[in-house]
Amino acid sequence: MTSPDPDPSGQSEIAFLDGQGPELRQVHQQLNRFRLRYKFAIDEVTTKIAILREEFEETYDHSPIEHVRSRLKSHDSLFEKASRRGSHNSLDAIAESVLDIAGVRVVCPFVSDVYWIKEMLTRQSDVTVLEVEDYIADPKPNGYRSLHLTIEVPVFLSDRTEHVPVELQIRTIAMDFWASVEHAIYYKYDATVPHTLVEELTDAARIAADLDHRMTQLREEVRGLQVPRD
Ligand code: 0O2
Repeated sequence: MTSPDPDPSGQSEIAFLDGQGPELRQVHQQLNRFRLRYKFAIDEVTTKIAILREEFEETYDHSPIEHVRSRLKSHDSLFEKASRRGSHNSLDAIAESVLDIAGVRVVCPFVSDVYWIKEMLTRQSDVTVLEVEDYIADPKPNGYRSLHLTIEVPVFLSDRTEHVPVELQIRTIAMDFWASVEHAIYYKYDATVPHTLVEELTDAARIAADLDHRMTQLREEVRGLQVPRD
């Protein structure tokens, strides 16, 4: 027979933390505060993107954005990356070396939309571009394509301004579809993917790139059509 939960409200967890003295509580608070500034930076960047999207949709005949996703790097993934880089001893060292704690992914219909979003965001006066990796112009050997930007945005807190890096991945629907499937396969095989599957994936990446190209051509053709009026 199991004994009844002595504290269904969950307060014992807080009491447990309290019982560990101020150090554990401080670490917990510091970590939360550390992550919060990245959450705020995500909020700022997603607001910028939402404004661009709404304005564009009001002005033109299509939306340059299919969907937007964001994520804060998990603790596990953050400490794993920081350890790999030998910078896990302090939060300052982690912040210096891991620039993708805040991540925003923008998925667009067409390749030209990807570069439009990049231009519109990076010319804003409070956005600083730290790094650009154009895996569309120069795909990875496995066929991965996406435009990666690391930007820095100011986060205005009550007593100071923090300049916080955000990794932006901008890609088309076809690129996103490929990357999601590829990621799921690598996760399933724990990175030891059979050779034939790797080849299939690289081939599928070529087909996705071709699809992007053909969709762009189709759009150009449709734009050139004179639609007869009654
Ligand atoms: P998550 O959860 O997506 O963030 P790193 O590999 O992170 O140590 P770097 O230079 O920061 O070094 O990485 P890179 O390769 O420029 O970009 C990292 C992110 O891009 C990855 O994040 C993926 O989201 C994506 N990415 C890069 N290459 C591939 C790929 O071949 N396939 C897929 N599906 N995604 C890719 P994380 O860190 O893996 O995780």
